[in-house]
Amino acid sequence: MSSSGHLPEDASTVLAKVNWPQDLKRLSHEELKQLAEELRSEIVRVCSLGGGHLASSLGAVELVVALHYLYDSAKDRLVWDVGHQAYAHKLLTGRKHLIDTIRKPGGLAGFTSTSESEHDALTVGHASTSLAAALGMALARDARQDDYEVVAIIGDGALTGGMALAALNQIGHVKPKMTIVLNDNEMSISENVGALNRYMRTLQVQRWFQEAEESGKRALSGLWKPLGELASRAKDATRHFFDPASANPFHAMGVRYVGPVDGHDINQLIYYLKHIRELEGPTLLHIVTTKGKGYKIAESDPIYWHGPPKFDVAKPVKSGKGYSWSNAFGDAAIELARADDRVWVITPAMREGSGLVEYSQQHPKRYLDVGIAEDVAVTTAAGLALRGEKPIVAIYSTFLQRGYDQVIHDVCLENLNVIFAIDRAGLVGGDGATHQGVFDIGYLRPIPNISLAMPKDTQELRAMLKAALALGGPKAVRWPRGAVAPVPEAAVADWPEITWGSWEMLKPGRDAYVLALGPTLAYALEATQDLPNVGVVNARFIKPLDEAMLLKLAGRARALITVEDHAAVGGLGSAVAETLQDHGLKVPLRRLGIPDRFVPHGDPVIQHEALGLGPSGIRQALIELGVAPVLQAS
Ligand code: HTL
Ligand code: MG
Repeated sequence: MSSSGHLPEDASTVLAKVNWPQDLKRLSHEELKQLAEELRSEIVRVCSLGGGHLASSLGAVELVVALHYLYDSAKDRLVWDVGHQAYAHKLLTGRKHLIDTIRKPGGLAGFTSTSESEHDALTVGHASTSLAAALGMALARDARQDDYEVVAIIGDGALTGGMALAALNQIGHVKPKMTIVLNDNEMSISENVGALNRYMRTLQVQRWFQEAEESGKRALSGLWKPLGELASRAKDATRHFFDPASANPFHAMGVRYVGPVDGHDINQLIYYLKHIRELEGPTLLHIVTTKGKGYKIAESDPIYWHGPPKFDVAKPVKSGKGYSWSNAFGDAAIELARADDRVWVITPAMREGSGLVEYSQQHPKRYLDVGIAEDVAVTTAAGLALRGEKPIVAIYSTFLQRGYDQVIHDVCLENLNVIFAIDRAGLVGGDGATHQGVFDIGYLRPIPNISLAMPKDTQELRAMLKAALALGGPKAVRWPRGAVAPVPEAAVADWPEITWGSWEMLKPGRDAYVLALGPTLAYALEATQDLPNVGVVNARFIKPLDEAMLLKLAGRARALITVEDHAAVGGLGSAVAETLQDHGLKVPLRRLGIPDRFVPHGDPVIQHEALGLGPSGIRQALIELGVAPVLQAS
């Protein structure tokens, strides 16, 4: 592939002639192949500008072309799971001219989104939802006797999620007419895991399908269609008898299985998809693809190139990402597991993102990647804890939403020793609305037994993890996405101590106090640096909060402000308001946080300012409360 990339305005390309799916239906096979290559170059070019889900999108290019060749995506429903592999789909559905804005503030979303285009069937970002959503769409279609096709496209990683498997179970029971494309590249973000994944490696094209092909492709279309339910059942049974490969779990769940086929051969894809479209009931087409296909460096390291930051197309190299909160946690976990052989770390498919690569090598026997199954991560931790182990569930704030009932019912109800290491708390940047970690305080705070903390730096993170392990019970520690200063390696015994539930006065004050959390502490210090009368408190424990300190400050201050990179509903501010109310204190309180709406992708620092929880928002609140002077125009 050329390294320069095709620019959409280059009129000699096939892509230049294709703006909408109907344009591509007129293309010859050669042109379709050419189009796929041009889409690849375009995806590489776009991701090089600002980062993005490169390898997944490259692997799905032929599939996207084949689907748009056959289906009418304005009417038929193409349901992409996760939606991160759909760059080519966006390029072919009227969004070519906007593609450079993808994941940027105000630009296209990185995932599919129904509010962005009628060609996007589902708003998504979290994995494993496509099958249930497609089932619902197929049922709605049949209830209204409408005439459109429903196609779910799910990766092998997303298929490890319980939601996907449970939906398959229902699909095989209800048997609506739908196509499921399983895009199997043997990769989640890191190597895919699980027994089903291993089993899929043993599948071979079924003999009956090959025979049908050999005896003339036309035979295939007649395979099930005119036979009626009884005949087709008999046929299924014969097939099962003669072909052990067809005794596969998809068949067992009532879903016809076809495959595996080469997912980079457009002709084959069109051929199979077209025939499957003729069939009644649900059919799964298993396609095998290469993650990063066509871009050598991405093929050879699909983990890094799953979602790289911007890079140079001519000289693509990995960029050092710097030391992050995730690294600080990973390093801490290594020490904790070294100091105590009952410590485990469980990740739901986020080894790299959670900073656990080195941990997984150093403590392989006490490391568990359960796949994209947050519910399983939490309840497995409960099981371990019930037998005396000390599991840490390393999980993103946004994905813990998938394990909520498990937190309440399996961990907190029995007050088990489980630590939730919550990464990506707060606004997350390019991934946007689906991935914002702004609800965890709100959803964890009401649960009895759990307590919740947020450190300001690496030492405090260590102190909190150490204390959490020593104290036992369900403990959640949350931190944001991004950089943090590293501190020297040290054994756990030498880590600092912290009194659980204690706040820290960072800057003394008199008239008012800003109670801030994590990254917003820097905003509070900036907003108040010239105001000796306004103090800043590191409100590092959200539950239990430092009631003694809060009541003392509330008793003498003229005003309090809380600041958090979290939904204002249910967050630290709510906790403070409830405590003040419970003690009959009427001190004026401003709660700065994410307002009651979904926040799209963008630069978190700019978004904090725009949403009023940055330095100028804090300053404004102080002025309105009468504890900072009104700014004089200079
Ligand atoms: N947990 C949940 C519920 N949703 C998501 N999206 C993640 C974790 C994080 N995640 C992705 S993409 C991805 C994960 C684990 C791997 C998906 O693997 P799959 O697709 O095989 O389905 P592939 O990349 O094409 O191989 C994102 O957050 C984008
Ligand atoms: Mg995959």
